[in-house]
Amino acid sequence: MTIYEARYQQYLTDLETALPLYLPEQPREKGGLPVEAARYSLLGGGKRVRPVLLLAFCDLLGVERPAAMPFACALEMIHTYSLIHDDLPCMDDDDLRRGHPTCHRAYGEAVAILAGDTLLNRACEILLATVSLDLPGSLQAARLIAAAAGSKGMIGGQALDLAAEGKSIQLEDLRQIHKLKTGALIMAPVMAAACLAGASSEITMILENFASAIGLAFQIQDDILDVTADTAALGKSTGKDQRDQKSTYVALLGLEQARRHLVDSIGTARKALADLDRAGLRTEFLSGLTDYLLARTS
Ligand code: GRG
Repeated sequence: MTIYEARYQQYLTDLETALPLYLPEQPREKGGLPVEAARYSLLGGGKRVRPVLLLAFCDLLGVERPAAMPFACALEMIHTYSLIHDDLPCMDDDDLRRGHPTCHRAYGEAVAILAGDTLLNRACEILLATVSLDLPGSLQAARLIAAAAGSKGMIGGQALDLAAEGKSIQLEDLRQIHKLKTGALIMAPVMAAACLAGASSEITMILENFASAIGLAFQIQDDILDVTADTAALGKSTGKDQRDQKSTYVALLGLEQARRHLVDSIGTARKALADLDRAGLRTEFLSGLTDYLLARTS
């Protein structure tokens, strides 16, 4: 196991310990069925890329773990809610997520909608319980996460993505969809860490460059994996983009050009890491994470 892998594993262990504590069980007779369904989706796997990014940047910038963890868990809850709702028959209509039947397949549509709502509300509760004058930057970090998940971020991206189905769009439009739908929630953990750390404007700008580059790289790789990976390895159905006539990097440019754009984005991320190195920050783990985003198969 490389040092990078060991550290990712440690982040995962810390998150898998914290997440169930932030969403405790609630008996069914007390209205807890949506909580059960939310726990089914939240605790049933996933790469945890967004909370790992938050913890890693907080470690890099010297934010204490107790301050960082609630933000990390709230983000993963928001991400999981978006996956549950995205999988519904009225959106992507998917049967498989994180290697298991999707939430609505396991619990029915009505409960799955409530499970997503539960996760979003719980995330808000966690953020509101955490922000404090004693934790500088916490209000700004919470606001930034809420905005990233909202209509000018992920939800806006999802709306544009749904509207573009079956239509031919330009690469610039696709970039905008990716920037909002996927990029916003990949950038949020990095920028939230910067707020919590009270990072200088110079460092914040470098972080922004890094985060927007890996956000795009993450989505291009997702487009590529939809046509190259197999369902078992990915833990979700493949070939969906073509089925739904979605505009993706692969559909617009072909596989080879999509890979070229992926490599370009990773190059931009690496330049930002070199800038952080020059500023005296240790970026070995982030460099490993960047390489992983290029090579990931799930
Ligand atoms: C329904 C409001 C609403 C938003 C949905 C997340 C999303 C927006 C749609 C899911 C479909 C999709 C391809 C989104 C792009 C983001 C993405 C690659 C999600 C999957 O994230 P991973 O790979 O999943 O991090 P795990 O399971 O590892 O957490």
